[in-house]
Amino acid sequence: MTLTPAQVTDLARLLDDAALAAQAVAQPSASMTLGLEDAYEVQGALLARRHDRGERPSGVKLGFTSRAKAAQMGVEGVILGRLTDVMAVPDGGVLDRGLLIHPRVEPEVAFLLGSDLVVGSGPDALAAAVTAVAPALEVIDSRYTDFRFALADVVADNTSAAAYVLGPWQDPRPLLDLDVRLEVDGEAVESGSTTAILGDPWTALAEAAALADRLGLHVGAGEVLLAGAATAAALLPERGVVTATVAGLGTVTLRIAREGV
Ligand code: OOG
Ligand code: MG
Repeated sequence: MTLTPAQVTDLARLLDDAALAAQAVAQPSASMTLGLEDAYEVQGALLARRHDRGERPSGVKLGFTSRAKAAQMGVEGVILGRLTDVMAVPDGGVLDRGLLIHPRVEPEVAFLLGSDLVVGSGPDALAAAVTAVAPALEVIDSRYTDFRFALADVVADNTSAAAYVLGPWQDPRPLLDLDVRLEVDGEAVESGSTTAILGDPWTALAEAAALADRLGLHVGAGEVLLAGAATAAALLPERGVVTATVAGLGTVTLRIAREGV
């Protein structure tokens, strides 16, 4: 750790306020040394503020599990962010674009946990913790100017997490090489394959377990794991309907509107 507790608190407040006001701020690494350990400390303080406002933990997400995402953002390394109930939008529900800065959307795969993620318990035990899988959409909205950051900056900013939508839950099944398609108003904007996610999205369980263990984070029954985008992220439209379809798994839908306009 190189940050003082006061610096951690200040950065968490800066990022929290930026999200609440939908106003971008400068990335901390431009003006200070920010290590990954510091960044996860800030992320923890940021989530504590959200929990203090009544938000409840609903799961975790991985970032940069595909080459497409790492290349798009120019960073390397799988990272973990935290989800809360307030970020969840029901399938087919509406997201208010006016609450966000410069949002993007990603097609993902989600896992529902029936028991705790336990590190080192082996792939079979980790898979047994999963009770269902679903196609998912993640809306990311970096709180940094121009959506640019170093890896530690984006970790501090809770990996740009803003909202997520879960499609219909399905029984656990192999997820290798399923076609993934992201559409806006029926037009394809990104396409790829589930294999892009760590070679096999099921690998996300072990990655998340290891990261959660390192952070002392409990991820348990009823919580969700977002495995990371299968393709590069697309700009979220000002208005319209966004869908992600994972072949053999189903479709998930999000409507975008500007409330009051
Ligand atoms: C960070 C979040 C990355 C993913 O699925 O790879 C992520 C970002 O790109 O802003 O959620
Ligand atoms: Mg994502």
